[in-house]
Amino acid sequence: MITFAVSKGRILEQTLPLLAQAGIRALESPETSRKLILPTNHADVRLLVLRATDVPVFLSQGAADIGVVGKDVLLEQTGSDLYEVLDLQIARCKLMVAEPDDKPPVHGRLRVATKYVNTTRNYFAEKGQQVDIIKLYGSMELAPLVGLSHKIVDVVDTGKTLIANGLQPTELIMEITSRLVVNKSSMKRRNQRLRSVIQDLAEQVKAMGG
Ligand code: PRT
Ligand code: MG
Repeated sequence: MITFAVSKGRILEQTLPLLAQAGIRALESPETSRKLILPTNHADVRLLVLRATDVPVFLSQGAADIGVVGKDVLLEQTGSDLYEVLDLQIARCKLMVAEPDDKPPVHGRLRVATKYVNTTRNYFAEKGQQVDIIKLYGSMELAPLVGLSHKIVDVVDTGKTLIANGLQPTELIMEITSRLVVNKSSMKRRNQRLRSVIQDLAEQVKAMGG
């Protein structure tokens, strides 16, 4: 059995068509089903639908063999030792620094709110800038509006959320896409089956111009 972990939301929406073109279809619609383990048309492949940040956890523990996760999430998971086998070119966005249009004066250390604590610390450290990082789990855009932080680090797609909250992107940290990742021992034990799934997905990405 191959257990394929994918996060709900935009990654799921964009992974399902890729999987379908590679011949793997969920027997029930993951969008409407309440099941968290979905059988597929292949008796030996099942899908797990998870929170984005939980995908690397399931994979590194061997609770899933293969999965899809954003590079932004992978960069934060310093502990999990996984093979990143393919750039799927989906769920594309940019990891950016943003600040209010009318930026407040900074007295003392710069405060940055983000859920990407490690990536943010590394980014500012490389610029030789010491910052205080405020860990949030969502709605980062709010932080500068109420004086919690001077800046935020978040992923940006259309930029509409920033604009709607009077923020503007100022620095690009990294271009982000979703990656196909594999548990290391699964890669040894289930090499043939996993290789064929990876191969099929790689062909689909190529066919889509990736
Ligand atoms: O929602 P949940 O708390 O479960 O987790 P999540 O928000 O991390 O999941 P999800 O599905 O929203 O995102 C999963 C992955 O999609 C991320 O890890 C990124 O790799 C990728 N991705 C691509 C994005 C976006 N684009 C994106 N726009 N993740 C989040 N966003 C947010 C953005 O921060 C903003 O709040 O979506 C909102 C709309 O963005 P704009 O710029 O189009 O306004
Ligand atoms: Mg979300």
